[in-house]
Amino acid sequence: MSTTPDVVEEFDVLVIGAGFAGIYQLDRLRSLGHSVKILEAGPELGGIWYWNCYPGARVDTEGPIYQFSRDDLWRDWEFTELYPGWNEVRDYFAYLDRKLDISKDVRFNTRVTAAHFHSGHNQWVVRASDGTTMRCTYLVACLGFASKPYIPQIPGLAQDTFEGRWHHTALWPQEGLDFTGRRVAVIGTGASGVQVVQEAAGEAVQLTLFQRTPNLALPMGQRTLGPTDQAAIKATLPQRFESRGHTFAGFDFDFEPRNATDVSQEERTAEYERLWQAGGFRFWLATFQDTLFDPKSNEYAYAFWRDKVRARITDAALQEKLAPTTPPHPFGVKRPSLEQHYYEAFNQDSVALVDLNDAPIQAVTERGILTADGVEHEFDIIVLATGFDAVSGGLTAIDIRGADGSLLRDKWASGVRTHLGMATAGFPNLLFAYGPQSPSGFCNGPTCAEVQGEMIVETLEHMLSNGHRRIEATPEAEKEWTHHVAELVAPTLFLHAKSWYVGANIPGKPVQMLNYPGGLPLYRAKYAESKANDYAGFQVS
Ligand code: NA7
Repeated sequence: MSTTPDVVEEFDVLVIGAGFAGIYQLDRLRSLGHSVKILEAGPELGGIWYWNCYPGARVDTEGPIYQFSRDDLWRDWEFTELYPGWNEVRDYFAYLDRKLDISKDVRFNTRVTAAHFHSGHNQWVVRASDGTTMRCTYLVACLGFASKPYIPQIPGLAQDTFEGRWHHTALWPQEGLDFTGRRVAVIGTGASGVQVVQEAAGEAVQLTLFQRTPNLALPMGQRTLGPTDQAAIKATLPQRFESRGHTFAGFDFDFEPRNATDVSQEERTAEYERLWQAGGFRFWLATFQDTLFDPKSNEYAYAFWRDKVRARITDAALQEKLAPTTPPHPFGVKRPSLEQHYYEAFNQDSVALVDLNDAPIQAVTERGILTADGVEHEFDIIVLATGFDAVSGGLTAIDIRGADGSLLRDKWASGVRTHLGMATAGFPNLLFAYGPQSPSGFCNGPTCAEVQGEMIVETLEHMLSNGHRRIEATPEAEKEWTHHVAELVAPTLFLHAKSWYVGANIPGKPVQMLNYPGGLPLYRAKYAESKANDYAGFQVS
């Protein structure tokens, strides 16, 4: 494909994806004088916020820190709710466009299907589904961690046997879908499932949740933000932005340097209660530092969570399904969702729960869902909230071929390997943001878009301004990084749950930690060390 005469456009850098990470790259590299273009699958800016427009889709980071930290951007922007909904996040992207004039350098409706590296020219030839072909020296993949939806192979589903409508949450119809008066099924209890359930419970004539694993969801603490709140937020934002770059997960709070096992029961309970009332992810990521390491400490947190949640559910059988006596897995090693009235929804007569551990789904039928106990559950709408081939799936879905023509998909078939979660050996001049073995799913998106984004910008600037033409992770460096990630995860409880963090949600995918578990400060230090040593771990020529 490299020699076709219709290859017309050539750039220093091509970026795939126009979410936070891609926009950061475009804006920064363009301001440094490089020629850059974004190829974006959707028709507008926003990345996942374009595709995930299902009812209830909402950010689970507080809005004020779910934005870029640049002074000229945050000063003129306000979210109206503490945790903004998808449509307000889209408004934010439209605002960014007005401020930064991004769209003029984006080719929309252009899904990249292939990228082949040509060693002779040190160039990538990038092809999209509409036939577009472009060349670039550097390719930066900013696909986010959730660009490849996972649709399980349920007999009857792909055949469109079902006479009603079914949609995956990440491929939701842009015109919306009214649940009013309908019989609705939701499969899946991740963040998406929890959000849809809350919304559908108030509209559907009957709602059934098909649950395999209960979500250990936390109270969001949602509220609208009035003028007084906005003034208070603006007064502290610079400080909050500064701190978010130095915490484990890119929020403006962090684990506390005490162990749950070292304090008295009274102290522990008081601290849990404080975190619970503060809301959001604090009960997860601002709690005792040993919670995700020590089984005993983890049990304390789970017991507190369980008792809080059970108090909100009236039916004893449902209490046991939604907040079991024994933890389904350690607390916090699958991503908790943030909820507003999820548990109360199950107190309604119109809301039911089917435990798939008792009776798995056998097939999707004309009228609904058939479970293994022989019951056919009838519906008008089936919502697949079944998640994503996360972190690596977006990259391996593309036909990416490296210097010797081999496929990235094949290279990672037995497990991902990267250097600094930014590059992989054999694929020169390809850098990725929010990808495997980077903070990715463990980090607030905009924080990572800036922190990791700046590492990529610095690296490219180093290359382009020094006349270098080729950068490639060494096999030794990626072996070392993969070992480092494995060493970090070993003392944690993360491998005790089948989560997307470790690839266990996708049948056949190797189980390994896909996100950097050392936290943002250590990640930054590792990159700084490489940079200070002349980009150690990379071969530059
Ligand atoms: P998640 O968190 O991956 O959740 C997917 C859910 O779908 C999860 O509860 C799965 O059950 C369930 N699932 C997947 N396959 C099946 C089958 N075959 N049958 C029944 N249930 C199934 O995806 P989300 O979209 O909710 O959230 C992804 C992230 O996006 C989220 O963490 C935020 O960061 C934003 P399981 O729990 O594996 O038993």
